Amino acid sequence: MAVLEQLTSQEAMDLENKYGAHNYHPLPVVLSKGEGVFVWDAEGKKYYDFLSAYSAVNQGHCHPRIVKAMTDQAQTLTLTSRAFYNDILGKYEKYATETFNYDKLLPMNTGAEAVETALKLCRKWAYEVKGIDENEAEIIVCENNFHGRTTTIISFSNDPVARKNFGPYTKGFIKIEYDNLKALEDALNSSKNIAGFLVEPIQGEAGVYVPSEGYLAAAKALCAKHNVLFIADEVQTGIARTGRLLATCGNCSCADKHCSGTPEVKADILILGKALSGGAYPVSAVLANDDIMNVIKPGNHGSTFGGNPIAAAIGMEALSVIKDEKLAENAQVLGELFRAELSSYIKSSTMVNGVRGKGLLNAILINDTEESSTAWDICIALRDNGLLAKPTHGNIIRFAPPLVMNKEQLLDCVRIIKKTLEQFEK
Ligand code: IF1
Repeated sequence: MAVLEQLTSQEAMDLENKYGAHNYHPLPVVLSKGEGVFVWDAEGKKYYDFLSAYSAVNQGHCHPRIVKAMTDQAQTLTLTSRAFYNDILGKYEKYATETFNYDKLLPMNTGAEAVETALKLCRKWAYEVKGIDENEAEIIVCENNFHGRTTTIISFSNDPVARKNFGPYTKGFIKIEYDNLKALEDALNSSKNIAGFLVEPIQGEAGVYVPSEGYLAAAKALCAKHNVLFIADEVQTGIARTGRLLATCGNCSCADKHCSGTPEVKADILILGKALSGGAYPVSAVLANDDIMNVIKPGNHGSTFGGNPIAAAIGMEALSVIKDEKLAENAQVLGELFRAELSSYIKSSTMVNGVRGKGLLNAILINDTEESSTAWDICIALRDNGLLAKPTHGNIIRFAPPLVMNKEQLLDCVRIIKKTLEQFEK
């Protein structure tokens, strides 16, 4: 078969099933084209994308400016490794550190790599600056977290499907309840070896759990009081997804520029990924100020592709699009409209228990058990009605469209969602 021959959806699924590892259970739809808020399947059927590749495609599919930045750089210089300098990484690092108001950036590729980098950075800071005894550092994490799939990261996961039979597990992590300040304070007081607190500003995979108002700021203050690093995993919540440039921006109005002066949270270590590239390429990053980042010396850490010229070109353009198109503000406004529309539907629904989220990271809670197939069945029906979404857990459906969506499109999607849910009302 010629590699570029157009496959039918069934042919594509059969090939993946036969030749690909079965590490996913995709919704049965085969995508072959994406543009803005839309994707098309192999037969040419058009859908609204309400997952955005788990918030990587915030700028919309194949954003022309991001694609151009990628193709221009790809025809110039793709990869040098960090054995040599290149003429674009520094420009990107300057642009990104000024955008998020940090001294330095350590470039990586995937979100999990950036999380691993942040954990290593935190530990090294703990031994060399805080003075914790070597190999004794503990990092506090939250139950029901999702930070990626490496062996160390799943070592502190409590999702049996992601964790079981991948041992032995990495030590040095303390698990506490999410959105529980007393649990955090107790953990901070439990040992002199606490190095950091790793937290998602909103727990995405757990089901879009938005913490109580003020939780993140209070948690950061507790960490500061105990000389413990506050590490924000904004891989999914960052880059305008929640209506601010970062979810840890809180309620400041600086959506187009992260300001450090707000009363809200400024993480000691910030982890970014996904939409840092607009979904065009794996680009992730760890940002911190010099008092933390300067513990990293030549040879301590790296990656063949980390900070490559294509990633640097894409990263700058992806961030620039977020600012120029005011996508954080758009996410804020459309997110409020989405939750208002769904909240009014819920008043008369037997199927939907609730809607929650921030900006355009939202989820609805289906009135059925975790084990039921109802959420999945609803997503199949949504697919048939021209909208793609996927359950996070049995009874929760995440709704996260690209942030370039306009009001008319959002209301059209609300109409599709309501029409579909009505098919399941008892
Ligand atoms: C899968 C979940 C979402 C993340 C946060 C780090 C990473 C992720 C907060 C790692 C990645 C992705 C991974 C993807 C599905 C998706 C996901 F369902 F797995 F949990 F979004 F919620 N921190 N999340 O959300 O980044 O290494 O993937 O680039 O693994 O199935 P990555």
